[in-house]
Amino acid sequence: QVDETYLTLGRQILTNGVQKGDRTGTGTISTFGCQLRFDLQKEGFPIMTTKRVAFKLIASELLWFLKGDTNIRYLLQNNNHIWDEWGFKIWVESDEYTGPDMTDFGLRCQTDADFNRLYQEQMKIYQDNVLQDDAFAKKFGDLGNVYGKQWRKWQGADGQEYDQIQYIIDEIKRNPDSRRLLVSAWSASEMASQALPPCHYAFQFYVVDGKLSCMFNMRSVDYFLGLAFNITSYALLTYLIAHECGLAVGELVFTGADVHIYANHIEQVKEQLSRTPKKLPTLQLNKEKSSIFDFELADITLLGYEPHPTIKAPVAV
Ligand code: UFP
Repeated sequence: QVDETYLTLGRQILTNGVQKGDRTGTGTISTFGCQLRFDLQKEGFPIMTTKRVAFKLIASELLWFLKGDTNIRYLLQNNNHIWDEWGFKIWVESDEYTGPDMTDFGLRCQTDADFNRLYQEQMKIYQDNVLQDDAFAKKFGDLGNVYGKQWRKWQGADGQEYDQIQYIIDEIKRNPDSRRLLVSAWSASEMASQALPPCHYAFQFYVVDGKLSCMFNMRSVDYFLGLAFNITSYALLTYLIAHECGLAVGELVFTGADVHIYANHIEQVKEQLSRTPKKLPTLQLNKEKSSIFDFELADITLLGYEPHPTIKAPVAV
């Protein structure tokens, strides 16, 4: 079961992990190199039941990637705020920002209540502007070379754009034995212009006995907030690609490098470890639509998801 596999890893990090500093200044307990496997056919849809995970956010983010969109306006329109801080950072670090100093806002808003109020005000202004002002959205809402761009509009050295998702869909249909069913989001030449170089930087599909399996690779894994999301996101992607290619689902395999628990997530992890897993929900995709590029949020339904309550934790930015 997804909870048990995931929680076993959490226990291992708490027991064997080492204290390690990180870019955000939060501090982590970290381990290096890990693999988890989930049988999509036997187990039901993999989403945490020991805490509520916001499935709608996962689905709208994935649809955003699949559209090749990199502007957070689409996410804001869908009430999805998971990328807000990254766009906000572009704005407050620009010459056009004239509000109060927002240096290290991610860390300061957790420890300083007065600062947090100022931050919330500026964030609201930022969100309203992205939603209402086209020019502002173009300048400060676009995260640049993030997943949507890399997946659908990879910039080749020859100046052409490459649609990696269309390629693997076509290839799975015509040559399912291929060992090249791989999508890469990692681009050495573009790191400097990326708000966040890809965490889940590559994934690969595998077809056997009419079942589609997927392995996704991550260089850096926020165990509590990131991984719980990423597992469900790649499970949904596997279901979507299988749907379009007329295949059943097989296994989902996660491979992670620096897998860490942030110092300010430890109590939350312990709380989750104390909970008993519940029955997994099932996923329903709209059978009327064959192309996943036509999918909207309403075409994706999760049935019977009755998890333990949410456990809140601060995002390290
Ligand atoms: N992170 C995830 N999953 C994601 C994502 C980010 O775990 O899908 F976008 C976490 C990993 C890390 C931080 O804690 O975000 C990125 O920081 P860095 O670039 O320093 O690794």
